[in-house]
Amino acid sequence: MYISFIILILLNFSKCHGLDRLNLGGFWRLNGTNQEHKILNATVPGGIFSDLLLNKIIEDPLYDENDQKYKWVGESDWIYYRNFTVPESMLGYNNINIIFEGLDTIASIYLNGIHIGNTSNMFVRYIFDVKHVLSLGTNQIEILFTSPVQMGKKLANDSLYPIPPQCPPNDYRGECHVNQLRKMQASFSWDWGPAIASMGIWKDVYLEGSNSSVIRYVVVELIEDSANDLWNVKSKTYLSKTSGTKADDTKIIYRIEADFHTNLIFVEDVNGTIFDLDEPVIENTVQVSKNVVKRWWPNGYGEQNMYNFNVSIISPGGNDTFIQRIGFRTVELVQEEIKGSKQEKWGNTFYFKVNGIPIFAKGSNYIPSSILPEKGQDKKLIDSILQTARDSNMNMLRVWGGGIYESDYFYQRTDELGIMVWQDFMFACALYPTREEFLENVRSEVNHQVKRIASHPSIVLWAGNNENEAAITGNWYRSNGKQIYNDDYKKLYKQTIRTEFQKLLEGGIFLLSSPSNGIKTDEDGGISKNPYDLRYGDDHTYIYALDGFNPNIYPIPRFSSEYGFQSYPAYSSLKKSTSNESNLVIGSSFLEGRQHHPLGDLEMTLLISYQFQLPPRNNANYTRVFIYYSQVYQAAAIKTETEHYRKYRSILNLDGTGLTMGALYWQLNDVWLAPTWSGMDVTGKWKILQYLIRDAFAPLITVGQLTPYGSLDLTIVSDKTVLTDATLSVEVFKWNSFTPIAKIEKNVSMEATSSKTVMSMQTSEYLTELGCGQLSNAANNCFFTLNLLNGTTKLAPENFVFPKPLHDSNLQTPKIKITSVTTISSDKERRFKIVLKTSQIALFIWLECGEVTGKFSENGFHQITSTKTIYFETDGDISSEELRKTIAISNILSVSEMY
Ligand code: BMA
Repeated sequence: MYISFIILILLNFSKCHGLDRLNLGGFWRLNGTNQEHKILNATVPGGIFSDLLLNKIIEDPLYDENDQKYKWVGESDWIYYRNFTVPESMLGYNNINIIFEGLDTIASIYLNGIHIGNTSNMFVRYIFDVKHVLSLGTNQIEILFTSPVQMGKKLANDSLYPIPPQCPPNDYRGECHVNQLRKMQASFSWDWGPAIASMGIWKDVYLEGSNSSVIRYVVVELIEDSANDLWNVKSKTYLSKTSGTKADDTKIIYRIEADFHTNLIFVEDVNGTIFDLDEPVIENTVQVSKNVVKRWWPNGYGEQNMYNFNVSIISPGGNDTFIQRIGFRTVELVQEEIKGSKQEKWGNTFYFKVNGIPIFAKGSNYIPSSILPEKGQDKKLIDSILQTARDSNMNMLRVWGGGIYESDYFYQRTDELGIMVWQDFMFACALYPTREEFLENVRSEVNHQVKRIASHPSIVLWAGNNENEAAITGNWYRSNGKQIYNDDYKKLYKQTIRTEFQKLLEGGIFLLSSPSNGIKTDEDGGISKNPYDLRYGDDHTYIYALDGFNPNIYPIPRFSSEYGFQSYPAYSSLKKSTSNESNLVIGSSFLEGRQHHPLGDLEMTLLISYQFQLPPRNNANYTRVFIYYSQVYQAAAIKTETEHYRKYRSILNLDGTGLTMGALYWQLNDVWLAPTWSGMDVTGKWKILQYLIRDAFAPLITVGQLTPYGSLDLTIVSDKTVLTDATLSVEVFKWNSFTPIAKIEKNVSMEATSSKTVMSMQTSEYLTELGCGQLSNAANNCFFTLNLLNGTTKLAPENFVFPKPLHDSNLQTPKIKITSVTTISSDKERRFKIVLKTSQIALFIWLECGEVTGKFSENGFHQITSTKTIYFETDGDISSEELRKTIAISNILSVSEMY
């Protein structure tokens, strides 16, 4: 084998011949098997709910109680069909395939009346040879979709033993047996979403004619060779099955468009015999000097440098070129043994190292951007969610296992934004069948999805499923003691998914489940007694009965990949969910119908009561107050929990817990207007959480937390990669004055990527000394502010410690008003300056401007100075006077009745 290496030569091989594609998307027809709905119009890519909406057969399924009303859609079968014209040029090719990038889910396909194939997995790309079925001129394609609801039922009936859970909890108002199907698991309902049993051609479909090999995937793994200052670019180029590309004079050419206009070009002759295989693959490693490329970094650590890696296959029959974007980075998941002072085993570390730097993972969990799979491909929608992640100082998102493997565009954007991806395989909260057909189906899914997306530098880890190990060990579905379920679990995740995964990626990082104990789970044979062991792997935590403002209630895991609290979306958003505003009352059957989390409202009420006083239920403003408090509570509790995890990045406790290195809260986004765990609602509006989490995820933070022993620990956390010299400034305020009564300063030298508790004080004693009151009530009268300064420059967001529950604190009722709104920029993106004046210290000030979309520079903030300036940006056409009139102001002692 020889590889020639040429620099700075441009070859013109991108123009393909011998290959043609005919897009079959666009206008289709649709038939219900129910004769009433004959001949409807359809759009491809699309889906049944979108199409019926366009045909005015149904209204928006996410509006009112339409999710319930339109269950018949998912219970029916549907036929999609169209005619298309095949030109002579297409028929001339040696190979003609029809390619479906995504069919949802159970379908039979007919071309000119001839059955060409069946599908049963929405995550698989289906390719059917149609060379002998096509004819010149008009052809007809017909796809029969079987109701996934009916198919789920049938498969469950046929199953030799039950595969639990058969149905979701009643509160979900969902469909049963989704675990029998390889389809988005959340499409049969979830605790944050409706049952929309989708069907359809959700991705592109096209005809492909070729005379030679077509490149299906290029999978790249980048391996650093430090000794030689090189990157090894290891690639596997997967080709189509062809008749034609047999000649020995076929070449493969790799081209990397590096820095300084350097094109690195590598050419290799390909041995003709490989083309006899079902899926020919060409493996190669080319070397790139480190001088000509820059590294890819996660958000917060450097630039997201990306390069084009072009692979071309050149043969007498024709050429094909595939462009794979790559980013040079190394990633490790470090799981090293931790030992106590007596050499006792304290578990393992669990953290990511990217380019040699230990990274604290900060982020959230991504659920599908739409419950309609076809809408979830929308670039604008993806942009707005991912930009929120980036703007919130996140560096990681977990693409959760009940949704979909996201679109190519999604991963392109996570690459560009520096958002690392923890990628689950799409299995969640259930046990799964292991009949051979099912396993074969899963193999195809793993095969396609890993090859499609694994080369993205942002994807750093793959996990077999969401919570299915926990479900077995925790006996969630009464599977306890039944060996068959344990065996099935191992068969699916270890023997099938992991085995398949490892065939494809040598250096891929794989966990069997989330949460799991990482490599300890393997030592335990694939199922640990307690997958939630804090000293190993990752953890999921939800605490709904204790006060989330108290940091001492939270566990101290190595990595928290899920934690969260519910809240309601803004009233102004909720209004968009119903035609009948009288539905929007907490406790109404409409809102109860959208609360899928059993006892969710009750839990929120309890949590709110730990800190705030809700008005009586018959108060006219009760719903708005409830919404606002639910958001404040969620935001402050998640902020507290996040800071708690970050605090432990360098702290190892005597019970072996600590060294926490990840905080991914549940959940980033939403699919409909309902009480859920999200930080942004489905209209794109940020809840209070989204503003507060940005501070909790800042590179440098101060954390003030009261210990169970009454002392206040002040900790600094630095994700910076350099030493930071700073002054920690602690001020004490009485609730009734803008002037602090005391200030302590301490110079600190913060080591790179570490956390350190730098000060500790007995809270009540200290506040008593300062004159806040008696030992028994001093903590009710005063609070702390924390700042990290370099001179007068703030290095970290200002932080606060409220030593008592807020309803026991001596807050004075503030009068807050806007003193001015001025236009700073009237470009397309308008920017306004807003000055607020308050008569008293005010907490969690929330500015709402109803229908006007936009973002405040800060919101949900505390005002401890009499005036404060903030900014508002909108693409709406609004004047400063109009904006001023629309802004409604709330704080914890008075909630606005507007919106
Ligand atoms: C986690 C997730 C989801 C769920 C969330 C909130 O366990 O994996 O299944 O939506 O909790 O309950």
